[in-house]
Amino acid sequence: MSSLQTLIVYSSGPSPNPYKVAFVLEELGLPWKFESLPMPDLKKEPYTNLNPNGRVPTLVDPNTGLTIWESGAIVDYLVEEYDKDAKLHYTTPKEKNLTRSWQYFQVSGQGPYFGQLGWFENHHTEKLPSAIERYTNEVRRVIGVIDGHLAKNGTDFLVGAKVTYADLMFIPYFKSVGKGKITLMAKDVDTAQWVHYTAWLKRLHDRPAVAKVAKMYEDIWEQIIAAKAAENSG
Ligand SMILES: N[C@@H](CCC(=O)N[C@@H](CS)C(=O)NCC(=O)O)C(=O)O
Repeated sequence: MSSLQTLIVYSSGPSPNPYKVAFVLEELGLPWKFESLPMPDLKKEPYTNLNPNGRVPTLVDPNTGLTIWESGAIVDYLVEEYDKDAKLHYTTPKEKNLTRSWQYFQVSGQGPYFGQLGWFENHHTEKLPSAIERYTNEVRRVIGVIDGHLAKNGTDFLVGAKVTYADLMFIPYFKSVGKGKITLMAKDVDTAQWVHYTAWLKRLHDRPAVAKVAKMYEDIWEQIIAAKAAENSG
């Protein structure tokens, strides 16, 4: 893979969605880097020429000349193009499609709800307790779905006994909730109560590639949280 040119992931500071792609790139041992843009630049040209939806991530792959947006589509592309040894996916029909179910659950059931909680807790101009309650309940529910499945499934990962891209895609938003030091939302939710979920997240973090990207994510969030604390105290 060393002859490959560096793949570019457009991101915006600590935004979670680009990190889903980063975990997959790092696990596949591909050369990659973030190109971080300020939020206001996402909704205008030249970025919207890459991604008409004006959000991150977008992947630019100079090796194939392709530009792809939407994290799920990017991950599908990376797996199809670069995971020739099936490190992060299954080729058997049952497992292949089950992995896809978890992937779709992540992009439609975790990401948007956790993202809305982040918005209502940290950015919305009014404090709306009912909105915060609704999305906090979704955080609990989604974690419960994962925890219950892992308990019932009895294997180490979401599908069978090996890690897949679907496991990796859940990491950034799960790192952003609960009582951990880099969270800004659902801080009252004690995620330790979901033991299968907690063990699964730890198992993922024990992987060197995951640990490396997780550290990048933690470092950037720690800086932001420290700056916010300094702003509030000053
Ligand atoms: N469905 C999209 C969601 C992407 C998304 O919401 N990204 C956020 C950052 S995590 C973003 O770009 N927000 C900027 C905005 O809302 O203007 C995906 O999975 O790629």
